[in-house]
Amino acid sequence: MLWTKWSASRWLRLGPVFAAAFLALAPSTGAATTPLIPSSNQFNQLVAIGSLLCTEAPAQDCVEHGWRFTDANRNGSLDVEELTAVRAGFLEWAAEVQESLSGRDRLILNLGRNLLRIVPLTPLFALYDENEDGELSQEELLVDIQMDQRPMSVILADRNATDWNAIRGRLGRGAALLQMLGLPQ
Ligand SMILES: [Ca+2]
Ligand SMILES: [Ca+2]
Repeated sequence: MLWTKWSASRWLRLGPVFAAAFLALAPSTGAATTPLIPSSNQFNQLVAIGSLLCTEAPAQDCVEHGWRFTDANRNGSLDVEELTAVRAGFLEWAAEVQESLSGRDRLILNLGRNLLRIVPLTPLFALYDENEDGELSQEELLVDIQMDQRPMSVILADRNATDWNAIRGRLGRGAALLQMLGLPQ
């Protein structure tokens, strides 16, 4: 099993980088080409590699990793259908993984699942979609985060680099759960 307690607690605190991807998720609009829902094995790989890239490598590597996973049609941006598919896969995967966890890791994962359920996804997507083209670019998604060569986990913990007030403002009532997940005040 690739999932470990180590990766559980580290990865799940990475917050809105993947979160904004996972979160943005609205009810399917019934598009003709609905992306496939990623399997639990694919999520295991995403997390195993991502927990390393996002804590050890330059932040852009972390972003690219999540982006490749989510950008099913390979057009370089994320749409609601892609995010909906990833969210569905994440919720299935998290339910399986949760059974193997205990204590704080189990609690964190449960909070993460609840966060995905309560954040109003369609308005959230619109808030990040600055040019209103129905696609999220990396620039739009990372608008509250100043990227540099440090790992994403370091940038997210640095209040001079990550504008948590702005992120909380976008998340609305979901922000309370972010705080419970241990993200910076
Ligand atoms: Ca895409
Ligand atoms: Ca856009």
